[in-house]
Amino acid sequence: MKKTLILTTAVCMLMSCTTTTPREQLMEQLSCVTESSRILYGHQDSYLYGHDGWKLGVEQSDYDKSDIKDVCGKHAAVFGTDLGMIELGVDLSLDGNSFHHIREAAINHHSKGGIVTFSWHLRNPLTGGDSWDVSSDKVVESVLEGGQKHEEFMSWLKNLADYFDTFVDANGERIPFIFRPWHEHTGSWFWWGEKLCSAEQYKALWVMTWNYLSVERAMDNILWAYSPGAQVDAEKYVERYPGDEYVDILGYDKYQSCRDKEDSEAMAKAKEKYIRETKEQLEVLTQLGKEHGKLIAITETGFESIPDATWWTGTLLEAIKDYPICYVLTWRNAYDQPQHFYGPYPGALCADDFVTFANDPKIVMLED
Ligand code: BMA
Repeated sequence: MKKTLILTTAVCMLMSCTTTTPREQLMEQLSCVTESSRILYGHQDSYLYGHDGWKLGVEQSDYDKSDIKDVCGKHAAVFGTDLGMIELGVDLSLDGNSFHHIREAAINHHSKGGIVTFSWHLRNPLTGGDSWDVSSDKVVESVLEGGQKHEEFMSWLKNLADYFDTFVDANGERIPFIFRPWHEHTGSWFWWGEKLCSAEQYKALWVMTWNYLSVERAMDNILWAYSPGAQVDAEKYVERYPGDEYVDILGYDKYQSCRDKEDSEAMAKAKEKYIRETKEQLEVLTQLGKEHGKLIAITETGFESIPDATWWTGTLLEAIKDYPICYVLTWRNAYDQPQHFYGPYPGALCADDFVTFANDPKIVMLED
């Protein structure tokens, strides 16, 4: 009896070793970060373009340049990018990135031990507008089973899945990534937002997406991140939560803002508010993470134009350092809008402070 038990256990261990899926490997990698009380730094579109106007595929041909590396000598550990427009089967994303470059940058980043995350600002299938077209509150309903746009929407999901199928490493193995669809749904600026659909419809949209990718297309390389907008209490946070089975990471998106960046008093207030509210939100997430057995993260954040020389250590690090988040991702450094940047670049006001942040023992960059 005992012998059988030992043998069974050994076989199970062997099986679980040999059958570890890419998503389980990524989960393990992220769990290790949390267990070591460290935080991965992430940046949106890092390899694809930068503040000074450089662009991959134009001035830049390898996957080793980023504003982040140009400032501190290391890349962000998490590479985020957006897949808006993939649903239409075109070559360029909504932010002008070639889907070929996105794939190559992601595979390259993964090969160096980095983590990849995708958001999806897809078009509005009912009106023909973009993600921000909230002129109709019937869009979610229209894509669900029985809705007039269901078939078309399923073909959009197919285009997304076909693209995901091409994310394989040199051995032909799928690379793992975090997928973060239907984000900021506690606000009402996207067609899947709070006022645009019921809680049941939102959950059905999530589950339909999950079923298609994870079951029908059998993608064993996706970790699913759920990320409402900020300043939501625990009750609100889970109001549209599709269920533990469909989610791996609990995140949220939050930005700092200030009505007058020249006004030092307003700036001080904005800083205090961001730190206080981030801590409050992370208290909620820490608790929910424990209850649901999920990893937690800040899936989007930043302060547009970073008009504060010590923002990285004085505000961001200060706000997050005491919480078990596995990563924090700051938004993109647009190549075509000089004020639209959320990461440092050479010569930026906050560049020196970013170097201190990137070298802080708490923060993990790609090369760490
Ligand atoms: C927004 C802005 C837009 C961009 C979108 C998707 O926050 O940065 O310019 O198109 O994200 O990446």
